[in-house]
Amino acid sequence: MSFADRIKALFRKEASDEGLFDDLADLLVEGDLGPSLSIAVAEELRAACREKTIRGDDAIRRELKSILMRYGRQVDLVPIAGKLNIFLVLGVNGVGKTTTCAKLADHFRQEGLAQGVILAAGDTFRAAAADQLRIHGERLGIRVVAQAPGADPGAVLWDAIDAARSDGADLVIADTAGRMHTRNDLMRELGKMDKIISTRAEGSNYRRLLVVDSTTGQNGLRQAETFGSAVTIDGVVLTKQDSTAKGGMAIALAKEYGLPTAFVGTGEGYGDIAPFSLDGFLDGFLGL
Ligand SMILES: Nc1nc2c(ncn2[C@@H]2O[C@H](COP(=O)(O)OP(=O)(O)OP(=O)(O)O)[C@@H](O)[C@H]2O)c(=O)[nH]1
Ligand SMILES: [Mg+2]
Repeated sequence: MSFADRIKALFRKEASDEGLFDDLADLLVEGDLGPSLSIAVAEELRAACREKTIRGDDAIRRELKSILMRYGRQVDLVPIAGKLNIFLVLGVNGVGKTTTCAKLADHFRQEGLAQGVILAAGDTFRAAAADQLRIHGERLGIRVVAQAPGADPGAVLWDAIDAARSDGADLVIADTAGRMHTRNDLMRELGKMDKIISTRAEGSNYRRLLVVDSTTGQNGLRQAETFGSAVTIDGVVLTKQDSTAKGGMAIALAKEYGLPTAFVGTGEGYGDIAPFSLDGFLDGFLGL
């Protein structure tokens, strides 16, 4: 049963029952909102229903949506015309970074938001990583800038920025190695790479995207906290939204760390990415 169906069933069954709001808190925890936010939201809804005498399951779900709208955040992350744009794609192992780089390159080109795109193989840690990006580049007809495995990722980024300037490309999308948020040395290395890009790309629109796998639940919050303490995160990409029946992570990330969600990944194909709409997301989440 989808999360929306469970929410619907909950309100339909017990619309007059006081236990409803406790059950709602439990359900929101399962939906990945995190315990403290789930309890707070359920209490707010309880108070709102009493004060405004809201009745009927549709009206209650709409009230719940308006509460969640206040906690969630979205951001429009698009290349700025006339500037060099650098999007650095970060996250722990296996969340979908490399796929997201290719999807974003294709998306921005299709939407006419980038004139020339370069993919930078900033994952120099895994031997096959640059090849994986090259394959995407070949399929999409997009230039990939890479160096030998083991190279300094900062140097790859430096090269890619130079290549963009000489090709007249206006967007560099940079893949990075999946790093454990629990490894201090890897997180320090990330801070170093970030400084190199900031220096080299002065005057450009430099954005850092954190990729979070929607199916990992509350672990995603810890990832956001650690990455956010190493670099400034401009937006989240929530991947694998197609593989989860919950997906409230976007709300929890906004509430806990002020992180806005920029994109949602919904499959393995290039077209399976879309800008995040909080309003549209909540309609799906709550079955409105
Ligand atoms: N269902 C689904 N699968 C996805 C999505 N995004 C990525 N994947 C799959 O997740 C797997 C890992 O994707 P990668 O892009 O290689 O992940 P990564 O973060 O680059 O992995 P590392 O480089 O090993 O850290 C692949 O099989 C992708 O096809 C998504 O939105 N939905
Ligand atoms: Mg990768």
